[in-house]
Amino acid sequence: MTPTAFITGATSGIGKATAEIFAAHQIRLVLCGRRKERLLALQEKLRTQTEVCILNFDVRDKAAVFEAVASLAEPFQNIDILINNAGNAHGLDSIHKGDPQDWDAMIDINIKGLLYVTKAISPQMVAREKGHILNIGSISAKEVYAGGNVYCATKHAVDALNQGMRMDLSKYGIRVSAIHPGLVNTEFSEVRFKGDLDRADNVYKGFQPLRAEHIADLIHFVVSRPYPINIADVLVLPVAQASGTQIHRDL
Ligand code: NDP
Ligand code: 8X3
Repeated sequence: MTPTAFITGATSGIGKATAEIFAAHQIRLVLCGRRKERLLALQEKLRTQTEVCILNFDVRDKAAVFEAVASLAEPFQNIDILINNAGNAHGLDSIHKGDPQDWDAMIDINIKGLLYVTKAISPQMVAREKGHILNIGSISAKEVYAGGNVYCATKHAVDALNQGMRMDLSKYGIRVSAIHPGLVNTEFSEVRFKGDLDRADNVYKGFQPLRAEHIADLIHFVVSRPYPINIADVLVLPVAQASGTQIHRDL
């Protein structure tokens, strides 16, 4: 039977690359994000390979999340694979200089948004005793770096939620996994530095960062293992990155 995957943050970076590799493996897709024109373009591109439905909502909007999931019609209703990917960093300031609006955004998107989507989808997985939830954490879920304070806290929360979800859901045959990437060259830094492209480019200078396709390939590997394998937790780094703070740059 064709599995159905629900991917949050499918309009760019890791989520978009995951949609592309899933489509190539004929996985039916529900693609989510705020930028509707991007969702439409991706749907148009992938519909020759698989069935694609788009849902245009902000994960911060609790009512919109539940409404969007409830609006799914056959054959998209039963979600087999949930990729909790939507997320971003906002700012890189010391705690005393941080902007509370940035903190709210990160907590609301990276933690509360992930929870709303999980709450909207997991009950039907429990009812069917079937499903896989894959949470995108970060090396920042395992380590903290200067200026990363709130972003790192949100990703530590994702790590905790990943473990908690697994404890709650494994008895129903549901797999729960996390992938924690190091530096991946996506729109992530552009968002973190609020459109300052020079500052964003500097993050990836002097070494080879990971690409979104590398993480997407790993996501596909994790969700395609045969039962009873559950790859619970993966830390994946570019070779030049030894830790959250140690990156070997050839500048
Ligand atoms: P991108 O900025 O390229 O993608 C972020 C995605 O999240 C976009 O599709 C965006 O869609 C979506 N998103 C952001 N805010 C919201 C929102 N409020 N509601 C709905 N969707 C939202 O970054 P990445 O692909 O790199 O990031 C994906 C995940 O990977 C994030 O959780 C990030 O923290 C994590 N990560 C990234 C790393 C990196 O170095 N790039 C490393 C480790 C982890 P739209 O704006 O259209 O809503
Ligand atoms: C994204 C990677 O190092 O910018 O989670 O936090 S990092």
